[in-house]
Amino acid sequence: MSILIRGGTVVTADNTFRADVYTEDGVIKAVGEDLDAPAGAEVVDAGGCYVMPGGIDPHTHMELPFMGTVASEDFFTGTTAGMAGGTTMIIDFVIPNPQEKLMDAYNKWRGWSEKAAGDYSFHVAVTWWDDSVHADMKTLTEEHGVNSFKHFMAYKGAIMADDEILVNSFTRARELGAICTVHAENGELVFRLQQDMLERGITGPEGHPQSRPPEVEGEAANRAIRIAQVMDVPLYVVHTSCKDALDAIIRARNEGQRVFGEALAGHLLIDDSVYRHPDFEFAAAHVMSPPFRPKGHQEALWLGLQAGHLQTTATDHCCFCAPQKAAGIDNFSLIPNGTGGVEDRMHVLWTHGVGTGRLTMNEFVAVTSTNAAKIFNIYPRKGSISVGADADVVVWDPEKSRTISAETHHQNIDFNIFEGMTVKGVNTVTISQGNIVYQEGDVRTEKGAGRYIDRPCFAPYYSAMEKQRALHAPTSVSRVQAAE
Ligand code: URQ
Ligand code: ZN
Ligand code: ZN
Repeated sequence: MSILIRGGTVVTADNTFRADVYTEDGVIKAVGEDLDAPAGAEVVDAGGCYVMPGGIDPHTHMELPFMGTVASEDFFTGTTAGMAGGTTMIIDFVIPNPQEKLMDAYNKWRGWSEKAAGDYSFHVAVTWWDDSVHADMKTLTEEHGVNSFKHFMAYKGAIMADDEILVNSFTRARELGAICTVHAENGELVFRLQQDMLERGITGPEGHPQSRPPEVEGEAANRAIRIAQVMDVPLYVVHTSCKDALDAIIRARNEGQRVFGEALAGHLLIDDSVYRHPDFEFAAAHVMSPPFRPKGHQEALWLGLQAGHLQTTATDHCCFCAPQKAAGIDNFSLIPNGTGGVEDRMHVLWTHGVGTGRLTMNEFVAVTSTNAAKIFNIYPRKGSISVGADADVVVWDPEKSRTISAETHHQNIDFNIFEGMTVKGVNTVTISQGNIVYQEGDVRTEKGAGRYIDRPCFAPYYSAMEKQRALHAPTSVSRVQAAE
């Protein structure tokens, strides 16, 4: 299929210019003024609109088995909803149970994701450690295009990675040239505070934020940052929700450490008053971790985005419907953690970022697409409007509004954390792999059309070292000496 996107203004992470965009066979073939439409090409009128790279959501959990249930959004409905909102690629998570071989878990998730309508990739979580994990990390990087390994510092008794696992995994990731990512909450503190709440008779959703205050996230973020510093490995802190964690990232970045931070659309706009709502279903629908924070933290995150201390925005799209959330009706710690947002992220970021002057249009493209592509090593194939890039493009009408609602969204969840919010500035057309998959409310996605996207590792370090050692006298050089 070939498409000529005519009459628009191209907005990338670093430039804004009038140009047509021509795509053919899933690839951008030409970007320039007054392009001709070859015979048979479909013409999309982008007059008065912006033409931007399709969004990348680097943090989703489609059909995740978690806390005794399975997330209600699957890879087909979730990627469809994402593309309805302008997001053309997700990076999801393979999360092995402790003692489950990483390769077994990876193959399981690959099976589930075959139904995806849009492109996807996987971070792989390291939830335990033995020689097989050490080996599987190498297999995943060298044979399966995985360059990022996730570590949940929360969820004691389930998937929590203690310091021993962090140190082993960070060491291995560095050898392989991969980046480490963390869910930064101190799981021991959360567990203790949960018990304290329950012993005091606080069993409702209001106990959730009280059992994981910002200090709990700040401690873990700083600990992960320091371990990454000692192990000399790049670090990506997912869903940075509060000033405490942001300050740890800022300190590290100001000292030249390679640390990246991610902000969720929800954490930028929603505060912890939602947990004090009298209706259990409403409050429970907002139970996610880290929780929505007291007023003030949202503005700190916006300033972090504006200052470039936080590089990406995501959703942590992990949907559970009311009957699932009801598992915690008598005990908030049993409420499946997770909320939605994959369809709304870009609309919300545009309205409250660009619409308020916090972000330029170029910064919007950077934090919704290009930075994630660069950090996870798929730029400029993804996250760019350039010849040779994948034809993942959105036509964006800055004057068009919609009101967000669970009644009308495409997400497979009975709640929307942005319910009732009117957003101005939305995609009118979404193009994925050079096909129109969404146009003016008409969804044209195809189950299974999505592709698994390989993400090459960065320059492996130790393999170079091993070669060097093989060439020369086998001396035991320290990493510091070798670097000299
Ligand atoms: O912790 C995560 O990122 C997953 C399990 C989704 N749930 C959540 O509350 N964030
Ligand atoms: Zn998390
Ligand atoms: Zn998550």
